[in-house]
Amino acid sequence: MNDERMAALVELERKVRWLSTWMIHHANHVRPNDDGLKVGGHQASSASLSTIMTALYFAALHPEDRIAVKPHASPVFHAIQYLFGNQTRERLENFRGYKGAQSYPSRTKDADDVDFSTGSVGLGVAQTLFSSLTQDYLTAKGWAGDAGKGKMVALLGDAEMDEGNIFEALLEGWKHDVRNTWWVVDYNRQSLDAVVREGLWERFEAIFRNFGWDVVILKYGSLQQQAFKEPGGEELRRWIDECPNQLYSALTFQGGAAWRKRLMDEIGDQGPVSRLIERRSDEELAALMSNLAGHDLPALLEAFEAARKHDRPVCFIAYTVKGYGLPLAGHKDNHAGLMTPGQLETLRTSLPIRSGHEWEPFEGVKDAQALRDFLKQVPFNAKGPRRKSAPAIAVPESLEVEIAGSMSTQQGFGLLMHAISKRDDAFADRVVTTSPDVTVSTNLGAWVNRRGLYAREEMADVFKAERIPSTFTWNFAPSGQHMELGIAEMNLFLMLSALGLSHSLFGERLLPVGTLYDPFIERGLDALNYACYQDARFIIAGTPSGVTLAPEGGAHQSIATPLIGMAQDGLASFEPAFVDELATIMRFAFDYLQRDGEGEPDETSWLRDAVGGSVYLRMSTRSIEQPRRSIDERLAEDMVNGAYWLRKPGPNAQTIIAYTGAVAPEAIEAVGLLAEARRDVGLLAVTSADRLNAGWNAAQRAREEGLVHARSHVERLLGDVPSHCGIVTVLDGHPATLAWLGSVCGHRTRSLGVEHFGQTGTIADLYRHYGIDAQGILRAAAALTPGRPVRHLRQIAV
Ligand SMILES: Cc1ncc(C[n+]2csc(CCOP(=O)(O)OP(=O)(O)O)c2C)c(N)n1
Ligand SMILES: [Mg+2]
Repeated sequence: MNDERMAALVELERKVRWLSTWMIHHANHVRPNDDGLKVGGHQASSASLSTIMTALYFAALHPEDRIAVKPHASPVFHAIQYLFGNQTRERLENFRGYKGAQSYPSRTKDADDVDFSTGSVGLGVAQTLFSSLTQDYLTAKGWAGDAGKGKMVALLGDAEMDEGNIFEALLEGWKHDVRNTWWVVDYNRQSLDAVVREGLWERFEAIFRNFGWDVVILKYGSLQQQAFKEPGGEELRRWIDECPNQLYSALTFQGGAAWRKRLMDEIGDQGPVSRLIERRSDEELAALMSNLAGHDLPALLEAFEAARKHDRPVCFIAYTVKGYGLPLAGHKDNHAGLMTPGQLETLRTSLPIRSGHEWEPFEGVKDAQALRDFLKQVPFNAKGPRRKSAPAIAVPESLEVEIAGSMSTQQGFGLLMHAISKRDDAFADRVVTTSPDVTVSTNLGAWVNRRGLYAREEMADVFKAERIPSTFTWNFAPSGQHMELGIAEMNLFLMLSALGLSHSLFGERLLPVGTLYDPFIERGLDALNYACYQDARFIIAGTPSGVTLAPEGGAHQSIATPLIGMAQDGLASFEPAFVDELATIMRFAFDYLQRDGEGEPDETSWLRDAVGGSVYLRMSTRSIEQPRRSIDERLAEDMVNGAYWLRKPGPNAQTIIAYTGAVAPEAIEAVGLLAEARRDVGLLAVTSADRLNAGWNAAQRAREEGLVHARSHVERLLGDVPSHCGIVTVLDGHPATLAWLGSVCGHRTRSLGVEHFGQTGTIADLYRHYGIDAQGILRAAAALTPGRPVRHLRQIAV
C-alpha cells in the first residue's frame, strides 16, 4: 500500500471515529429520548473497532464478502456507509430514533446494505460460518459462479466468545470442513461489566487451532514493533506481555504521565529502557502504549492480505483499546459511558471540525477531493449495494400422496418429502433439508435415500459397500441435498437462517426444510427468532409434539410451542390434523416462503400474505383415521387461512367444538356423543391458530381505521353462530392458543389443553390425565351450555 493510500485510510479512520462518536452524542444531547434514558454502550465499543473496520471496509474487503458487525459497533458501520454514500444524514441524525439508523445493524430495518443483523451476541458470529457452508453448497451445485469465494466475516467482542452457540458452531464447521470464514476478535479485554480474565487469548488460540482454524494474533502495532528494536525494547515488550489486563486498561485511561510513572517505577532502573521512555513526550508515550495492532492499519492490512491467499478459516485475535482515541479509553466502566459535552468539544477542535459542520463527511480532512477519489475506487463499494435477489421457483399446483386409512402427520410429511424427491424439476432440486441428528426419526429417511447427503467430498456408505442390509443409504456427495447436523438446535436454526438467505446473499434461491423434535424449538429459540428477524425463509417441521408423543418420555412433551408459533414474528404456524391438510399447507408454504411483495393485507383473510415469511409445521406421530374427501379450492384456502367447518353448526347450535391437531379424534367423538343432548353441534377444525388470530387482529385494525367492511376469516366462520352458543376449544398444547376464539363474536368459551408436563403413559392415559379426551370435552361442554344431561358423560369417581 503506497503512502497516499495509507494517508487516506488514516484520515478515514479519524472520520469514522468522529462520526460514530458524534452520532451517539447527538442522539443523547441534541435529540434526547423522551424518557431521559441515555444511549450507553456504543461510544467505547465503537471506538474499539474503528481501526479494524476502516481497514476492512476501505481496503481489505471484496464486494462478495459478507460481514456481521459486533452489535455495539453499529455507529461505525453506519458512519462507513455514510462516507460511501449509502447512508443518509437524516438517518444518522436519527440514530436509535424512529426509522433512523438502528442501534444494532439490521438487515430488515436499516437501509445501508447490512449483510447480517446482529444484537443478540454470538448469533451473528455463527451465522457467518453457516453462510460459508451455504456458499460451499451452492458452489458444489455449480450455482455460485465466480462470486463463490467470498469471505464470511464476523467482527466480535472478546466477551461475545462466552456464548455457547459459538462453540457449537465451531464443532459443526469442523465436521463440514468450513472454508472462507474469518472471525476478528476485538480483544479489548473488556466486557459490559468489567475487565475480562487474564490469558483468555491462549484459550481462544488453543480452541480455534483444535478446530482446524488458523489463528493470527495481532498484538503489537508498528510503533511498538519499532520501539522493541531500540535498545531496551525487549524489556518493554516483556513488561507489556506481563502487564495484567486491569492495569493496562487503567493506565490507558490515565494517559502518558501515568504510563511514565509506572514504567519508570517497574523497569526504569534498567538503563536503555529508561532512555527509550525518556525520549518520548507524555503524549508520544501514550500513543506508543496504546498502539496495539488492532489500531494499527499497516499491521491489520498485512494480516488480512495474507489470509486472503488461502481459503482456511481464520481467527484474528486483535488487541484493541475499548474507547480508543476517546477520553473514555480503557476505563472499566466505559461500556455505558458517554463523553461529556466538554470532552466532545475538545475532541472536535482537535480534529479539527468546525462547529456546525459536524456531519459533513469531508470536514477537517486535508484534501477532500483526494479522499472522494479514494472512496470511489474502494473495491468493497465499487459495484454499489450488494444485496441480491433470485426469481421464485415454480411450486407444483398440488403436492399429492397416497393417503392410507389411518396415518400420522409426521408419516404424511415423510411421504410428501419422498414424493418431492422423485420429481425431476427445479423445485425438487432447490429443496435442501437439514436436521440436528433426527433425520430418520422425523421421517426424512426416504428423501435422503433418494437425494443423498451433502458434503464437500464424496463419502460412500460403508454399510452399503459391505452389503450389510440397512433401510437407509448414508451416501455423502457434493450433489447431496441434506445437510446433516449434530444435535445442537441452535445450529439448526442458524443453518436455516443461512440457507434461507441464499437468494438475498448469493442470488440463488434455496427452499430449506429443517426438522426437529418439537420441544427442542425452545433450545434454539433465540436463533429461530434471529433467523426470522433477518427475514430468512425456511420451513421447520416440529415433530413429534405435545403430550401425544406419550411413551417417548415426559421430558420431551412440548406445551408452549403453539404459543411460540403464534407469537413469533415472521413465522406462519400451522398444526394440521390430517395428511390432506398437511399436503395443502406444505404446497402453500413452499410458495409463501418465496414471496417478497409489499405489505398490503389480503382482502379475504386480512393477512399480509404478499410479504411472505417462514413456516412452522407442528406435527405428530399419532396415527389417526383420515377423512376420505377431495379438497376443492375453497376448502384449500380455508385450510391455509387457518380453519374450516368439519361439521357446520346448525342455526340453533348450542355448542361448538374447536380443535387443533392430533386431538381431532377426541373432538369428533365428543361431537358424536354430544349430539343427543345438544342441538346442531358444530366442529371447527383449526389448522392455524396463528393465521386466524393475525387475520382477526388485522381486520379489527382496518375497521378501526375506517374500512368498515373488513372481515377476517374467523369472523366470517363464527359470524352466524348464535350468541348463546358456547365454544369448547381443545388442543395438545397450551389452552391459551385457542382461548381468544370466544372474543371474536362474544361466545362463552372453555379452553382445554395442557398446562403441565412430564408424565409418561399411553396417549389415552395422558389425554385423560389432562382432560383433553372425549370425556373431558364432554364435561366442559355440559358445564358451559345448560341443557339436557349428557348421557354419555361418565361420572368421575371422587
Ligand atoms: C445474548 C445477549 N446477552 C446479553 C447482551 C447484552 N450485552 C451487550 S454487549 C455485552 C458485552 C459485550 O462485551 P464484548 O463482546 O467484549 O464487546 P465490547 O463491549 O468490549 O465492545 C453484553 C453483555 C446481548 N446483547 N446479547
Ligand atoms: Mg470486549
